[in-house]
Amino acid sequence: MTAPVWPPDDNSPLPPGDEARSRRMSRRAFAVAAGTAAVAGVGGWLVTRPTDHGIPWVLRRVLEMNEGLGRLLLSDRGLAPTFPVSASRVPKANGDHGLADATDRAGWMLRVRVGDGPERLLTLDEAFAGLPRVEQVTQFCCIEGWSEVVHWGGVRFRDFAARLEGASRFPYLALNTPDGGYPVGLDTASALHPQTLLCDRMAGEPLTPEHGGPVRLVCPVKYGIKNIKQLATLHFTDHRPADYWHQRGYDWFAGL
Ligand SMILES: Nc1nc2c(c(=O)[nH]1)N[C@H]1C(S)=C(S)[C@@H](COP(=O)(O)O)O[C@H]1N2
Ligand SMILES: [Mo]
Repeated sequence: MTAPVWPPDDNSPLPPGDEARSRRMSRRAFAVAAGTAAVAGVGGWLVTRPTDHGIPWVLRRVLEMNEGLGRLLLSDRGLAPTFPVSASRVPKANGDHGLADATDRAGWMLRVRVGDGPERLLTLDEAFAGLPRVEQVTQFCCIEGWSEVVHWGGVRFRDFAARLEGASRFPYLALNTPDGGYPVGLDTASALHPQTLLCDRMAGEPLTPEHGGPVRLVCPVKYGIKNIKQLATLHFTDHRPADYWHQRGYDWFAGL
């Protein structure tokens, strides 16, 4: 398969040694994930190849049958399945990149920028003000091959973004942690998916720092790697953003 020309890949490469090591590790991790899913049929979620760069998820739903690895995750309405709260569990805390500068709810600030516009700083109260709260129980799928049904609470990201003039016209969203240590790139369509949340609760409790508190992103149409913990910056942009795990060999899109 030849690399698609769209979207352009403007992720900065890692130093050669680092990159080679990371690629070996990711391939091995992926083989484990694919094997586990194929044998056990883990919750029915689809394992996609890490080489399918940048294919929008709507197109991918057509293409993915070629993979022959699983069945569709999404319903005909494009929604991830939901579950009763009684089916939910607290997932293991997995991944602590970019979590060095944890803050509490009072200290949390979100830096938001739309294109070349001015940077805005929002407190948690300002970011969530007036938005309907949602509880959502969805499957959380890590690319390492495990999944867990998790009970999340927060506000819909699309409700939050509706207040940002012009944001939906940008194809990409760049996200990062307070220390800038875990850059995540998302296609705006997935960010604005109705089940994508700005999340501040898990299992009916405030989100703990190791699970990304005070605020993380929850995006059930993406693998865990895109569900950034301790969210601190948001930038709607024309350029495909850098992405921590893509720089280490994973699929940039990382959709289910
Ligand atoms: N900031 C940050 N967010 C992150 C990660 C990370 O290392 N740092 N790991 C990701 C991965 S690989 C997974 S599977 C989930 C795990 O979420 P949990 O710790 O709440 O189970 O967080 C994702 N978000
Ligand atoms: Mo993960």
